[in-house]
Amino acid sequence: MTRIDTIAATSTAPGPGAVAVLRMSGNAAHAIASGLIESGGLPGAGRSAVRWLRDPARGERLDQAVVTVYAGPRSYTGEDLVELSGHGGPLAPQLLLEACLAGGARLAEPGEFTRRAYLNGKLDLVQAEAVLDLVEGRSPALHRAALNHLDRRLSMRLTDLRARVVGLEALLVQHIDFPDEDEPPVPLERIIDAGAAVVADLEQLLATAPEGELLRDGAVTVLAGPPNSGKSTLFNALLGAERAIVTPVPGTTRDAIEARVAIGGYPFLLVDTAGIRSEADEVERMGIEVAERYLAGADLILLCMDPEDGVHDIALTDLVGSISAPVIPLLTKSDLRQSSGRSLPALAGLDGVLPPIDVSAHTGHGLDELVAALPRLVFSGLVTASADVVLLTRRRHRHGVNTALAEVRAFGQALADGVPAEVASTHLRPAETALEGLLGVIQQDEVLDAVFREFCIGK
Ligand SMILES: Nc1nc2c(ncn2[C@@H]2O[C@H](COP(=O)(O)OP(=O)(O)OP(=O)(O)O)[C@@H](O)[C@H]2O)c(=O)[nH]1
Ligand SMILES: [Mg+2]
Repeated sequence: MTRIDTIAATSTAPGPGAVAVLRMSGNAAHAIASGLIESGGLPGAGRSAVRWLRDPARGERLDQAVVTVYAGPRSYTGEDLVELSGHGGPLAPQLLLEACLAGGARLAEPGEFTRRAYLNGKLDLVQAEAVLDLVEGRSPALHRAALNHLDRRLSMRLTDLRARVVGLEALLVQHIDFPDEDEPPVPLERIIDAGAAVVADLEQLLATAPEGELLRDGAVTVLAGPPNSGKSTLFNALLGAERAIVTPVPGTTRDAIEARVAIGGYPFLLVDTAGIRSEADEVERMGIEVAERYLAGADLILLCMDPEDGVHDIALTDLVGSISAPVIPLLTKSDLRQSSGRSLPALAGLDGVLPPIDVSAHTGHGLDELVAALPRLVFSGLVTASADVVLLTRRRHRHGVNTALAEVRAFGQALADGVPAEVASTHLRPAETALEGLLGVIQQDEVLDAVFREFCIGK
């Protein structure tokens, strides 16, 4: 992959649509686009114009499009770039793309436009990741976090932290340079305090990682409980779609069904599972094993029980006792009973079991209460935080901040333990490197490949 060759791709999603945008970036982008224009010529840099485009070899018209011209470095990629906004649909964008390729462009790799933007210094690595989250994110909460990242708020925090680690190094040099004076210009305590402040900030940032990463993955929320308790009906009601089969026959659901859904603006991965009971045939037994695996990896469990149905199955209490995620007992089919079913002697007092909620998937009773409770349970830190809070949203972020934290912590500890300052200072360089790596200051091919691998073509 050389950076000067010219790449092209349709940047909008395939399929019917009023407009499709083809992007072309590289040294020959202007010339190739110019070769497709029937008359009127290429608009000037920073300008758009409507032009007829034709196949230069056969003279046949391809489309009428808005041609927008950017001259590097003032473009998304930092290179000369052209956008052809033509008609959408299955054919027109493909014809334009083929004409650009015939003119000498190469089909872009996934994420290559954004990768070039990064390599040309238009974006740092955190911002490039934010582009991906903006394109793929399904929940308003992730969207907000991605916009904050694109706006460099996380980048600025990381840059500031790095500068403060460099500052520690500078303080240490001053301290070392005057070893024999009674009152060195920089007393050791001052350096220890400055280190502790950096540690506190890194810790605060790191504390956002669990919820931040869930914003990308979705909180795994498993509907579990005895057969026929209404799990699949509730699953469908929460999705607003008939995804899972519902019948009055116990043992209907035999496999786990996953669906992504935003609830209260936060992303959830809802999982409907096979009803858990001891007397099950082989297929159902396998479904129950799958359910148990999901329960072990769940962020939250919705334990569905029909109180009319004698739910104090000992197997369920065992199950609840052996899982770590919080459990909301849902007393289903509330439309079938007069009084509230809110007492569950078998489950009361178990760790992680929250107060039960009466629900009816048929009438919608209790669903508002449930839907309001879900984000507060899994994303409590985010729900109460302000909209512009800076979050770590990827494992890569967590690892980098964690490494920096461990090093700065070890540095402070070493100074406090009386380790010679020169020796303690060896912890600071790795902390800086970890923070620089997050921003992509140092270009490492494996890191870049990992970041851009997730993109699709045209981004
Ligand atoms: N009246 C009433 N009936 C319900 C409600 N929810 C589910 N049912 C009925 O209960 C029966 C079982 O519902 P399902 O959703 O299939 O139950 P399930 O827990 O998924 O059952 P399995 O997949 O067999 O474990 C069906 O006949 C549903 O119509 C409800 O809120 N009110
Ligand atoms: Mg079911």
